[in-house]
Amino acid sequence: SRSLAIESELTLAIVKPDGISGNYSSSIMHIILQSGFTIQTQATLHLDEHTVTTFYAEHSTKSFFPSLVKYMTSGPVLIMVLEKVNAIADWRTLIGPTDARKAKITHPDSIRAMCGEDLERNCVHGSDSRESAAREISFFFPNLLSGGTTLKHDEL
Ligand code: RTP
Ligand code: MG
Repeated sequence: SRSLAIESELTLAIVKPDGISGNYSSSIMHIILQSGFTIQTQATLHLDEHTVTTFYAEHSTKSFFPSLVKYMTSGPVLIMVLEKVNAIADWRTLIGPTDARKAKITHPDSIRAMCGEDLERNCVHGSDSRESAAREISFFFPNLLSGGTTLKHDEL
């Protein structure tokens, strides 16, 4: 008979500048752990324009892009790699819809309903696919995915 491997997955979470300035970091981390994720690694960074432009490159032609860059560079962010079975989809479910104003009505228990304000200021980010998660994790933590082999080698 065939065996079914249930593998854990990694995703990238960010507490955006409004989440940090609103003092939501510890509440969000509590929800993360309470929901069965483990925090693999974390970093607090004040992103510059180039970093945000590269990170959100898929939105570079959109009308809201300049405003998004201004928002994301307005203060420090907390970047975390979360691990869990089905982490990517489950983190997206936990944060709720992009528009925090709508989230407060349709998904009142979501993180964006708790700490977001509107379509832009929505306090958290989550990778939206396996491809995005791999790209975003290696963007901020280049040693985590590919460099793991080097660490194992050093340990032998
Ligand atoms: P994220 O990438 O940050 O997890 O958010 P998302 O997938 O829910 O939404 P996405 O479409 O990827 O948009 C990225 C971020 O850009 C800002 N935004 N502003 N004013 C607008 O029309 C608008 N639309 C999006 C939000 O901060 C959104 O999270
Ligand atoms: Mg997105």
